[in-house]
Amino acid sequence: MWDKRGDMVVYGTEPYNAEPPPGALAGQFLTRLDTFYARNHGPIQQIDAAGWRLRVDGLVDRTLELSLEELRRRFPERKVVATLQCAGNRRADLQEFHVIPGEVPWGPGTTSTASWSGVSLADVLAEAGLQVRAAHIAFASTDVSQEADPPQPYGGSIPVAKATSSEVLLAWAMNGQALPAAHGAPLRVVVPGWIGARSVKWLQRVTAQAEPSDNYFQTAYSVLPPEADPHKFGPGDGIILGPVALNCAILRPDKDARLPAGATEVTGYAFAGDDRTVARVDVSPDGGSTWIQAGLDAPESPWTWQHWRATFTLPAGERELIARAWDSTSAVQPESPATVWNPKGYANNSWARVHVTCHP
Ligand code: MTE
Ligand code: MO
Repeated sequence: MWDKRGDMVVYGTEPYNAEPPPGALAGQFLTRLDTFYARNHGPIQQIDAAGWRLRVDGLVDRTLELSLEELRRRFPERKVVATLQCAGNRRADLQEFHVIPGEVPWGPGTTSTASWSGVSLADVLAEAGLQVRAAHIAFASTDVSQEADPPQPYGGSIPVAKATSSEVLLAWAMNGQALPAAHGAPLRVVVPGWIGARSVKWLQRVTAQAEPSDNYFQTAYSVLPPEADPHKFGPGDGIILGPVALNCAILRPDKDARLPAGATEVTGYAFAGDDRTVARVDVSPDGGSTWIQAGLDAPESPWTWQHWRATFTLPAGERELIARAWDSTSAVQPESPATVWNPKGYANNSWARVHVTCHP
């Protein structure tokens, strides 16, 4: 379905929500299109690119209506390699601690990396003449989600400071190929270092405004206090999610793997949000009694994940493998899902744990 690999973990087809098995991301810096996770709140849009126009309006000196061809002609093409991560990444571990009804039980696979090409949002906003009163840039799409009552169109916003930074793209290609429908063709936003929810797909409209977007999904993506009702929330009830929280995952071995005792390589990714990078990853072969530092890839830019690896000699028996990352501000991941549990199950960045059994 949607040209994805056969072993995708599919949680639903309408809307289509799927993540690759963790091992499929191991050792791959760029994620193949057939492996890249897909997160949708409504139907995947099939848009006729020829008739499509991007509208840029609000607190700008000139309202723009741009076809794809005009975007290509009037602005320099830019390329950014960036990791997208859903705020619901690793929710399943929060759900083990305490129930979160009605939300997709994502594993660590809603994290994927592509080389995106398109134009810089900053260039388009400059062309429109962004006014000083503009504090937020809102994005609107065409898909309508039945997850809310009444159904809600998808959208969101980011502050002007982020929107005018050179890394934010309006992208039409992914890994050198035309953007697939499932990933937002003909044009999507890519907000590197921020939760995937702000990278709006099937983009129709960019609006400069004084306030954040009043779209349902702008506030839906917030961390509510533990006692809050996950179905009743509004602006001010939670912490609105923006930059990604420092996180990591063990990609190999698999969860609950049975392995021969002896030398075992443990591998995974780590990702620090916004303009931070991952400085160190510690890995424990024994549930946290002892730790070693993993071999960590240098950051290609602040916008991408970094892969890491460590080799242990594991004796026979049951083991809990743990990984935790530190970032360039020396922040470290929290130890337990209990610390970060929240009613909608976002931003679980507690230590990564994989239980394995080694046989002699
Ligand atoms: N844009 C629209 N129009 N509709 C959506 O449902 N989902 C968002 C974001 N953009 C979404 C959207 C969320 S929650 C994420 S994590 C990313 O798209 C997922 O991007 P992908 O499906 O290309 O991996
Ligand atoms: Mo997401």
